[in-house]
Amino acid sequence: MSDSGSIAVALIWAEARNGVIGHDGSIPWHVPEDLAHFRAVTDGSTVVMGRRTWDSLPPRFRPLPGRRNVVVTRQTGWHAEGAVVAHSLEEALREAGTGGHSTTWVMGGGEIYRQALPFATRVEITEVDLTIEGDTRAPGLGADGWHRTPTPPAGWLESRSGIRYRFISCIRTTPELMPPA
Ligand code: VY7
Repeated sequence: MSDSGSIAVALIWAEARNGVIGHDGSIPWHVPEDLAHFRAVTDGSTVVMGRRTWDSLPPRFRPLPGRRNVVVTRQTGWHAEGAVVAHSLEEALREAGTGGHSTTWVMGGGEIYRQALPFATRVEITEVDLTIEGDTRAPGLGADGWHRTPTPPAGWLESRSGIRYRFISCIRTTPELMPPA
């Protein structure tokens, strides 16, 4: 167990085959089943997101209901109703740890995933079967250090949008090599 105490840090994202997760401030596909998955996985937890991800949420979903919303920004005066503000990722993880939830879910975007990955023991990836242009990519997990298992049902699923997708759970195999939070 590393120094985030008993709070596990986990990341959740959806990526295209070429690693794209976003373009021009939103997710460049419509897979409603992924949104349902995201909601079910994060329900009742603390979610940590960057300010741009906060801005990207449809206003009726801000703050994300049923979750403690922690938003990371370098701006000193930034605030928003329903958001707990943190001025660095590490401050956000400390803040998230005070919420009494056992898992802190980091939900984007690209810059925040890169900062949070060293602290994460789990990543839930939705693979979307598209190759698509975008300006934001998921951080690579690398060839080793992670155990990848498809979330049942295994194999590609077909969205009602017609796009194929599948869920992959990634668990870190060497948590003892992690930096202290
Ligand atoms: C995108 C939305 C986009 C457009 C309309 C509604 C995975 C996702 C994220 C983050 C999806 C988004 C929504 C409806 C459900 C709301 C959240 C907003 C809720 C992620 N796999 N998928 N994400 N949503 N980190 N990982 O921001 O959301 O959860 O209540």
